[in-house]
Amino acid sequence: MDASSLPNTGRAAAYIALGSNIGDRQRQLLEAIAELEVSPEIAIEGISGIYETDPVGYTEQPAFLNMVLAVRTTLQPRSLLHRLFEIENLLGRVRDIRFGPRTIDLDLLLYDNVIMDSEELTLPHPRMMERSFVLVPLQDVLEDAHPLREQVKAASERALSDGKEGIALWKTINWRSASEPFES
Ligand code: PH2
Ligand code: MG
Ligand code: MG
Repeated sequence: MDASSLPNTGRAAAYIALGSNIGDRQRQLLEAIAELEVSPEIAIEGISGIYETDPVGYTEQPAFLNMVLAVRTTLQPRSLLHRLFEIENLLGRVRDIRFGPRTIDLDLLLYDNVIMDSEELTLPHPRMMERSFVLVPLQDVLEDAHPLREQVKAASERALSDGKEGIALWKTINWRSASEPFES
């Protein structure tokens, strides 16, 4: 049975940030989406626009493409995180410089209203509220009733309007099924 045919009960709403700044950035994002789509315990519910963003933190590196996915999952937070690591490895991610260039980065931002702080995983993601490259795409897919809705909306509007954050919509992806994404 695939996750999209499971009833909503027992399924958590999670948000995943994707980033890439080396190689064929768009292809790597789409491959990561396709891998998530074929995971039986994960159903993709929303795909943000793809944004091109100036690097933050370690600035001597190429521009990123960033996006955010809304998913439903039957996996517990740690299992979902491990699935994200598996996909990063599958797509050839090599961990080198912290905050440095990467073929693909998959970060778990939010998992229902879970608050946790373990060595492996902190929820909500500890840096998400200060990162426009996360907040702007998150604004595209965050559910209306979410407790962070107003905060995310305000921060993302600010980031897009002053233009200083170096974030621009790059492309929007239409999808029937992310296993066969097509461009608009
Ligand atoms: N990720 C980082 C560090 N800096 N900058 C942008 N623009 N986008 C990212 O995804 C990003 C970054 C570490 O994960
Ligand atoms: Mg990251
Ligand atoms: Mg990461």
